[in-house]
Amino acid sequence: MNVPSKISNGNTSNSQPVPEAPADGGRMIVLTAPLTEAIDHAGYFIQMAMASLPIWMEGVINRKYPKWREVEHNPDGSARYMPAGVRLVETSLLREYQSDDVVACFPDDLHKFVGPRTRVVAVSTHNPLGVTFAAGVYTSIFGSSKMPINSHYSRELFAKIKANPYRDNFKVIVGGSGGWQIIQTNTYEELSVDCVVEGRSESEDTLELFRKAIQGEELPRRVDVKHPMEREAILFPDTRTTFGVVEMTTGCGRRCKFCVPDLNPQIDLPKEKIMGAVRANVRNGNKQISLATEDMFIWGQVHTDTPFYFPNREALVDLYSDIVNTPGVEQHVLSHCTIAPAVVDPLLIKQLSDLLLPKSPIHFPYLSSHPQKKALAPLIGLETGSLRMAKQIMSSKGVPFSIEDWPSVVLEGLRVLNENNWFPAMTLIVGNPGETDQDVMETIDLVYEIERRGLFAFLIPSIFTPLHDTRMEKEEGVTQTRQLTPLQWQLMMKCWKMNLRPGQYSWWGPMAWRPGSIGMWLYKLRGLNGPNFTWPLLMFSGAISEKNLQRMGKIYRGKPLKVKTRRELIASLKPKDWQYLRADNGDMPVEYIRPVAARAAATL
Ligand code: B12
Ligand code: SF4
Repeated sequence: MNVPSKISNGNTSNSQPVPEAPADGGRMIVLTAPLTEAIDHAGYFIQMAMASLPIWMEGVINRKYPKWREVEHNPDGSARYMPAGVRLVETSLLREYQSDDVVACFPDDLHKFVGPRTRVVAVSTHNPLGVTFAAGVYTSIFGSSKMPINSHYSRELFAKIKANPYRDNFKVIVGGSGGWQIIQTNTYEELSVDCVVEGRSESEDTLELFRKAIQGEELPRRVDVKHPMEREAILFPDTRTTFGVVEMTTGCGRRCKFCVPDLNPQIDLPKEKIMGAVRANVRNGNKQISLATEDMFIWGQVHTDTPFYFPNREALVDLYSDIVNTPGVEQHVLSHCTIAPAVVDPLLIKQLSDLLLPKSPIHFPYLSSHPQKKALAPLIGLETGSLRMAKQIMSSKGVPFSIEDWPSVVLEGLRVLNENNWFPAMTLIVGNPGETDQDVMETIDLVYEIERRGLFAFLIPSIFTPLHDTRMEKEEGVTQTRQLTPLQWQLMMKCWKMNLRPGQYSWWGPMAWRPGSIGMWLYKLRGLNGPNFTWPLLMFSGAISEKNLQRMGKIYRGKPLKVKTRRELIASLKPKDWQYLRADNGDMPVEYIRPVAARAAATL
């Protein structure tokens, strides 16, 4: 494509050595993402750790994964893999531009593709400034409240773009689930960003924005683009994505007030397109696949005659079976789901385990009953054990069960999951707006009940973050770790203490937390996190037993909960929902079985 002519200003005042201009003048549109969001070896956990550990702890990552910076390239120097977001932008643009005009590359290779011909550098980012939940809080606990590793590398990427000698010739457009962080912190100038796009790249509005940028027109600071409403309008890349991420659904439907993805329309994507993207990943050298979803269990049950919260067992088993049996797929990792479906259909969980465990790269030697100690670890929201809070912020989280039964749904769901070697990572929100000590105590009760029953989930507490555009956007909870109450600290540290029970996984946790915790507290954390942190930290370190701390009045050790069994939960459903239950799971209400049996007898 012919680019409107423009002369590079060369910007030679920059003290950095000016890289040689690409021989072909560069690509018109260059796509990239922070290195720490693009790497795809070592599994999900490395990226999650880099979102949470402060930059001064980078050595821990370097020691564990000395080769984490080594990425793979295509013969032309472009990136062999990129986050799914980048790939979607690329696919969207290729509807209008030639492949010679568009390239996706790693940050270190920008100088090979950004030249006098470049008109747009587009960045896709997940979490550039680390201001989202579970990121800020951990860097803060580790002694620095600002710079998670991922944020450091994101800033490094923006600095590279800012210092590029052709910077005056091109516009910088940012998109992805973390774009809002730039809007909210107003860091456009600092990061040298012209425009942040909120929404999907498939949108005609996004293409229009790129057209404007290529013509050299001024761009608005922020553009909100429409989400496609039809499943056919969602594109699938024909290239390799980081971690083999392939989209499975958009939206969710449970309507939690704090949630961003739920604002998108509830769509389950066509199987043939999912499979096409799986095969494209394999073709391009990927051995791992992960389906991106907010709740895998809604797939196959969106806009059918059955409510979406009664999973479509056959459809799910068929989809996952085809994925793991695709030649070349050696590993499969689950992303997000909800817990109520495990109570609704335990046999589905069993059937999925039989299919997925052999290809899971996750091993929990002390927990798993699988012969090779394999496990599945999806991310599930627990959020709170307080009924008052749950009703307020997530009244449909447990449907078809009443939110009044939330603790029972969590415990029963976790029992079913654990029995089938699913050990989920469960998020908890600490410091919800209006959260009282009573609310925190109820969450602590639930956490102790998990422990008492010998159940396991990797509990990830994070401080409430009012996410952009959600129905809680304007609300304020706790904004700094110093504001956390002793009970809130205790909840956080109890979760981590349980996560690090001897021998359980998390390579960086025990190393970073247990032995060093008291030393770190003396050195830095006392000042940063305030006095409310002291006793919970001592509880965490094990220096004083929980019994003694309780006797001293320093901690609250949760009280036993009276919870419903699966049979009681099923019996509590509305009679109109009984028709959607699967009898092979047992526990069917007698009132339902009798008439069905009578009808069956009558036909004999
Ligand atoms: C897979 C996934 C992961 C994986 C892999 C991420 C990766 N690098 O590929 C792992 C497990 C590592 C991960 C980690 C984290 N994640 Co994550 N993750 C997801 C998930 C499930 C799918 C992401 C995805 O690839 N979607 C598919 C692609 C196509 O969507 P997309 O990136 O949004 O791209 C679309 C648009 O945004 C837009 N777009 C994207 N880029 C650009 C660029 C331009 C220029 C334009 C115009 C448009 C555009 O177009 C695309 C569609 O056409 C989402 C939930 C979701 N459904 O999106 C959460 C999600 C994005 N993650 C989230 C979070 C919080 C995290 C962590 C911070 C969690 C933590 N504390 O550890 C870390 C951060 C990691 C990091 N490196 O910093 C949140 C983000 C919340 C927010 N809005 O800030 C989400 C929304 C989950 C949630 N329910 O809240 N994550
Ligand atoms: S269940 Fe999860 S994805 Fe669904 S609305 Fe609630 S927080 Fe969002």
